[in-house]
Amino acid sequence: MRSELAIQALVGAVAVSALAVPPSLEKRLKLIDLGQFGSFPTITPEQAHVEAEKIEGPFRDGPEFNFPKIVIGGNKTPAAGEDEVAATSNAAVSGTCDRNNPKVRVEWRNYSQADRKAFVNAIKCLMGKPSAGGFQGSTSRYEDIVSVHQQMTHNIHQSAVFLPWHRYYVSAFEDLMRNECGFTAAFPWWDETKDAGHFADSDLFTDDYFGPLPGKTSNDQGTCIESGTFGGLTLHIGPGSGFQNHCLSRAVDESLTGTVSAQFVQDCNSRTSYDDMRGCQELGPHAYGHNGVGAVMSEVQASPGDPIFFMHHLFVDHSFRIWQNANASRTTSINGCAGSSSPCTPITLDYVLSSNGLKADTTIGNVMDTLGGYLCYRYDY
Ligand SMILES: *[C@@H]1O[C@H](CO)[C@@H](O)[C@H](O)[C@H]1NC(C)=O
Ligand SMILES: *[C@@H]1O[C@H](CO)[C@@H](O)[C@H](O)[C@H]1NC(C)=O
Ligand SMILES: [Cu+2]
Repeated sequence: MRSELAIQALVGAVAVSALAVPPSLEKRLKLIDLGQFGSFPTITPEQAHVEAEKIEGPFRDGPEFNFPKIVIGGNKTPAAGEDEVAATSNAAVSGTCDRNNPKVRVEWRNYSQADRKAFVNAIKCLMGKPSAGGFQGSTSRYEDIVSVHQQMTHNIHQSAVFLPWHRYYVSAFEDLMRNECGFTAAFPWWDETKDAGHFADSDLFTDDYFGPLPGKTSNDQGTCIESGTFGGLTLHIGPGSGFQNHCLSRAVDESLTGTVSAQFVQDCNSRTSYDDMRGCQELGPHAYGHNGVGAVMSEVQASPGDPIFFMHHLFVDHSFRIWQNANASRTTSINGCAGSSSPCTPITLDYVLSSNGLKADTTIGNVMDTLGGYLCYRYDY
């Protein structure tokens, strides 16, 4: 229905400009100039390496990292001189989790073909459902999710909020997949370090799943994705803070994806301060994955318009969980600023994470432990 309306609108525009040719498929799938997408700010892998601290792994996940639950809160009074970065929360963690039997997020290579298919089909299902209303620019349930990211961009990037908020955001996406599109399998994640330098060869980017990952064209443009589960998709949110109908486009740069290496992730994860690690991951592997896929994915505000966004952020969340596994105190403390405004407002575990109603508000304290009850998952490795 929506695409019929779009075609009618185009036919109207063509009639007004008195062109005799009928609108072609390419015209319906409006390609936005690559330059309009901008890019995520970065640091270099060399810089992260120079700043790396003593490596304190484990750099993996698994059943042995189901640490006993640490109860946060109570009426703890900070002792004089106690480091504020270790601030605890008075808010009780909601929900329960059997730490020996959490959901396990399975790396794409070990994820069955049936589950892969079910995963992309559930995303497609969200795209076919109407918006719940109240999400600016949205024309579908999936775009409700995109709209939240676009509208909240300035509160959720380049500050300590980045990792907890995106963990919460991915869990909101998971809830919609399960509650509104009947998705029941385990969630996947994508070990990008294994595809660094050759993202386009991953079978994520085949017609069975997310569709192809073309490089820049000879005239430096992206390419509309016309095949695969999301072929011919029209996006209505973005680029940036705008709302323009445009195609889902990609423009891979494998020299950028090549930096998303295990070494870069480890150099960032070697940082003992949460906010140092966060800055390194955000401007490092996270930014290069976005810019590497290119076009829609390289634009900060509306990048969730490309559904590969969620595979990417599952990878980013995996790196965060691995960093946390190196020391149990990393699920009960946080440091850094609660936003980019100056002077810095120190972040606390009571900071409220919101998604404009997509999922009920919660606190950072509730999402720090992925087995804490509000959340209940670990990664397969
Ligand atoms: C992936 O699957 C193979 C075959 O079932 C299994 O041997 C391997 O341990 C799995 N890898 C992980 C990380 O779970
Ligand atoms: C965990 O981190 C805390 C706080 O930084 C530190 O005091 C403690 O020594 C660390 N524990 C281990 C086992 O590294
Ligand atoms: Cu984001």
